[in-house]
Amino acid sequence: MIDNDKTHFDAIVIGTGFAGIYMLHKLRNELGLKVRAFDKASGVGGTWYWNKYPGARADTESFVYRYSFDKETSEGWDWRNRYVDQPEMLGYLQAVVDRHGLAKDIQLKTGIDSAVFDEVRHVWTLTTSTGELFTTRYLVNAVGVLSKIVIPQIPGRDKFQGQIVHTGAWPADLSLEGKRVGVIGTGSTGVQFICAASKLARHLTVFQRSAQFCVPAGSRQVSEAYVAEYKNNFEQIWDGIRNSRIACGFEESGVSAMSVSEEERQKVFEHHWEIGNGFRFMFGTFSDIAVDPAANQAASDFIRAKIRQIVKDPDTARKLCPTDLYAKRPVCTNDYYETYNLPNVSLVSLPENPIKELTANGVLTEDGVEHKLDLLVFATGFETVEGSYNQMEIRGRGGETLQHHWKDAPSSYLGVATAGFPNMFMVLGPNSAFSNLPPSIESQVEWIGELIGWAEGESTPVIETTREAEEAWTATCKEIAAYTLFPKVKSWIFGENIAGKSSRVLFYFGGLAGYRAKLREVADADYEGFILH
Ligand code: N01
Repeated sequence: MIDNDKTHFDAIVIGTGFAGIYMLHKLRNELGLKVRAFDKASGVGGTWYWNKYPGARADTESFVYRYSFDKETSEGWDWRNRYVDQPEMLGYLQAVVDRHGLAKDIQLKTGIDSAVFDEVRHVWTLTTSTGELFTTRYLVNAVGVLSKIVIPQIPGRDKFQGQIVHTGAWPADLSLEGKRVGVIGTGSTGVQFICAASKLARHLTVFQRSAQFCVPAGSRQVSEAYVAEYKNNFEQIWDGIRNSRIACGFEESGVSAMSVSEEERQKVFEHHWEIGNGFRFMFGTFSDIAVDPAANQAASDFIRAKIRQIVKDPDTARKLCPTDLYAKRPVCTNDYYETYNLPNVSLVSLPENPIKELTANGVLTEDGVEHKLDLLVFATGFETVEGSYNQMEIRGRGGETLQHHWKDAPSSYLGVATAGFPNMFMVLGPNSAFSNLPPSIESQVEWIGELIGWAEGESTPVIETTREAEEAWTATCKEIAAYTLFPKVKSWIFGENIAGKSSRVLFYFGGLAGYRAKLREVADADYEGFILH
């Protein structure tokens, strides 16, 4: 029977990044449901659509920053760089969309403004930015963890005559050539941008609030033989990735840092510094860098020694040396510290010399210096998780808004569902696995697909998680996080990059393998923690 109703769907997916594309494919092509995916952007790609800033690239390796479900696209993809850059990433995602014929069910340039659950009919009603109305039985949020950009309030913003941009909303036609550029922020984005911008801008001024532990990425061209080896060992490699903690495709260390001699420790750090990659340095050198203060100190001391060695001006080196623990999401890029030896790059350490205000010509710092700029770039990050959801009004049972349900902190059961919001799923919802994201996304998409498939088979119209299950998962995530050093440093991982927000646990730090085992256990126990009725 032909279904001509263009406004009612079995499932609606919000977002067409890595998660949304695979979710659409899973529900439509594998489960045979009638599905539509929406995205406010004018192209697919999610994060990789918006983050077009110079230097944007994945910082986990090309062979792990892709789908494993789509072996054919990966096999046909002859990548040449150890890390995929933003344009290539978009090309890859578009190729997946094309290969699976997904475009006809993707509606671009359409944001979802609200989603309201009807408790009698068991359907969600969605309103869009284009003024349309759609209904669906299942709603899947694939809206990402980091999509709501954060631009801090700085006095005098309206006076500045130059251009202001955020890296997460980079205009495609913006060039840095010959410009005096300022950048605020030295996270994963900032360091990538700084290295790229130093080669393009007339002058680059970096405004640094916290010094960053940055290890070399080891970016390089890879050989045909390297790519062939990946293709020949596809299943085995992906099996290893799914059964690891951080899912980055390297061997994670099982040796604690303090169990070896000082000489051996330095050798291991040096070896990994040479190979490059942030996750590898944190998890491949020793097993306990992120949990044991002594191990963490050893790694931090090693990086600080490298900074002093690389940066020629001792005062600049001092400013670049982090003083806190090495416990943010690891950061890497090629030649980060070397960049500060360039004559067209200068560094302002904000704790020593804060920004007073923006002027017509640039940034005025407390020492009275006006840093003249044509362009001010905010690499100041995102509002983790909640930011992505707060852009919509989502109402579940009893008309409760998601914002209200999450008033203390966002929470979920297994990162995929939240109590009081039936038939609503999340990919990378709060307390999903902290790991390289594509394998984490695949794990959830496949599991949500199985759950929906199972419910469809049982003719069960409503799937919802319980408050007890959600509270228990939140407690588990808090317990594991407290065992690590990550909560001891303020960063977006705990939502603390937003002024006034208290630390909240937003990830499951037990590793992807552990997370997948938990998903399996729950499914095998007839989806324990869910009520199906
Ligand atoms: O954001 P961040 P990001 N005044 O929050 C500073 C992923 N990612 O976009 O450290 C002055 O990490 C802030 O300072 P501080 C990746 O998961 C992936 O860089 O809070 N400075 C910090 O330096 C990553 O972890 C890739 O003191 C202010 C910076 O801005 C995540 O995205 C590439 C400030 C924000 O750093 C987020 O990275 C890029 C203020 N008021 C990103 N407010 C890949 O390669 C903030 N800052 C896949």
